[in-house]
Amino acid sequence: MIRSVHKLIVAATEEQFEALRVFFADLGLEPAESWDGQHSRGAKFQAPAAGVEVGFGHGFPEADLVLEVDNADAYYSACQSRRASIVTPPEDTAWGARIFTVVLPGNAGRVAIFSYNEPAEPVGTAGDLDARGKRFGVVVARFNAFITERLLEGALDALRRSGANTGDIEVVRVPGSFEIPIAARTLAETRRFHAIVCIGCLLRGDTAHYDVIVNEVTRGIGQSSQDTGIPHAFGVLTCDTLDQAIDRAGLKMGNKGFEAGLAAVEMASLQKKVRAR
Ligand code: DLZ
Repeated sequence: MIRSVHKLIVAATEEQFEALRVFFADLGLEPAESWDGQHSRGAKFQAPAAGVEVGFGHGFPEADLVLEVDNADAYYSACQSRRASIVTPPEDTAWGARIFTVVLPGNAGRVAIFSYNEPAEPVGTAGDLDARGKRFGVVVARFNAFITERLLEGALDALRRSGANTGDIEVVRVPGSFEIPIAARTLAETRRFHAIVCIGCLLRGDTAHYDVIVNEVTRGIGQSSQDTGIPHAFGVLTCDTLDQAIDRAGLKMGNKGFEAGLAAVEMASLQKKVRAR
């Protein structure tokens, strides 16, 4: 199974490597895998969609790489202000787009940047439930495992049904819900995950200072999400009784783990779409 398609540009010098890296980062491509080895360095960037285009006939840009953006003129201004070497300024094409070409740092090739001309209308964006190619961290509290293992099953089901690969899901277990925020933050800070799913079960009857713990766990998960910028889905049940928790872990009230899994997929997708804009 093919996992990705990417254009390889090998820089002649460290300076050019750095200039190319900054160029693509500045364009707004999402940083992906990078490495710094004994014999080589590398930095990958990714876009919401990538692939191979085969063409025939006239009207194609003369470029080694083609980027479709939402507004070519805005990207042109950005390239100008960064003193990129422009080959052709923006022009309208016969195929309903606006396009310009720019030289890559160190003369490493040409990039054509275009956007389709669309009627002006308000931009409405929503995430979708496509988890293909995305990575998820799942933090599960062992306390009340009878409930949390069912929530976990629900969350994994949601991720896999949305297209996530099993190998792209990392499950981390912690003693109780109180420990979820720190584990979630540790995972998020690795920047390896597009979203984190937090799963626990706090029962009022069994838990001293229940309200304090609930507040702390909720605040900690929210804070980790905001501080790291990685979406965290809240799959922590806060119930008065065990019966209520059972209802929410796969019985009358559905499976809140499944819902949290879907929320993680949607938020990961939304974030990618908004950034792409
Ligand atoms: C100690 C405790 C109690 C009494 N109740 C719960 C609970 O209902 N749900 C839960 O996830 N964890 C509980 N814990 C464990 C704490 O979250 C925490 O793991 C321990 O206090 C150790 O820090």
